[in-house]
Amino acid sequence: MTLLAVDIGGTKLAAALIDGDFQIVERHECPTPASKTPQVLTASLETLLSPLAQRAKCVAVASTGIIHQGILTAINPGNLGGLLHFPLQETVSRITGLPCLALNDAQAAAWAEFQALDESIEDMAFITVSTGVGGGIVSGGELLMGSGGLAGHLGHTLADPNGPRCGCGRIGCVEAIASGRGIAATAQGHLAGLDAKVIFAKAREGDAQAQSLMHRSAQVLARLIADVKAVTDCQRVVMGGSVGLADGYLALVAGYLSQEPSVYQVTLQAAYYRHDAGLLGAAMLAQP
Ligand code: ADP
Ligand code: BMX
Ligand code: ZN
Repeated sequence: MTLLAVDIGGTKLAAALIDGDFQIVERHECPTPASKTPQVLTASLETLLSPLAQRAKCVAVASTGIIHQGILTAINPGNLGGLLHFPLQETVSRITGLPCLALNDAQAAAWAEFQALDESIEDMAFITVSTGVGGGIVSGGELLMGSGGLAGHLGHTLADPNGPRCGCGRIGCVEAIASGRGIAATAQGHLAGLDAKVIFAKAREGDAQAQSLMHRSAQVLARLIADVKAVTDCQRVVMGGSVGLADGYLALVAGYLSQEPSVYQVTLQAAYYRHDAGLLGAAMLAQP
């Protein structure tokens, strides 16, 4: 059976047709619209999904935001063009004419990455460092979603009580410092206004401020991973997202994690499904 999978991120929308063996048959991508109105996101989804829908039997959505009973509620609305609420499942079902399953992007990616691990692993965490910082936790072989969909929102744990205010309203969240947006917002002087991709390229060229921004993000991630180990006793942490998968980033995080006491050590690895973990995880959960 062919499935249509959709990944709604703060920076890009991706859609793919996925066959019964979870192979991607066709994939399309477009930028996430920067608008406060649900109409603009609906229009972008229409353009992306309408040409693909006739070839699929159902649609699976992995989306940024808390997804509960089909409704998207942003914890950090700034990551979604200021959009706070969106009737996700209803909108995607109407556009495609297909039954729809929707869940958080990092929770979906955690499920796909869990399937790719050795069978002896029952406890793992997935962390995406992307527009924001998202997370998904598998505990005892089960994906945690929580009573309202909030489970795993690791980006909104405390990194620095003197840090910047996060879009969620808290002060000093991991996301406000370590995410792509957080890195860009902290950049000053000759780096002000540049995005994380360009800042990382400058770090590789030897720019001192760019290197310090990259290191600060990696150090915050390492402390988060030690916290996650303490809370879940996970056997593996998988990193994804365009910042998380950037050249050299995982090695930096691993270096900072190795400075923590041994009880907090856990094996880190890059996402097996790279940028498609969210799409594939949603598809795996939707497959009847
Ligand atoms: P989304 O959040 O929509 O899922 P991504 O995972 O691509 O999308 O994350 C987008 C963020 O990643 C942006 O802040 C962008 O600047 C940053 N980014 C993209 N490519 C790179 C790269 N090669 N190195 C560092 N940061 C990157
Ligand atoms: C934010 C939050 C999470 C999401 C994470 C990563 C919103 C809109 N999103 O913490 O639900 O999982 O970002 O999202 O509040 P991404 O777009 O960076 O992949
Ligand atoms: Zn926050």
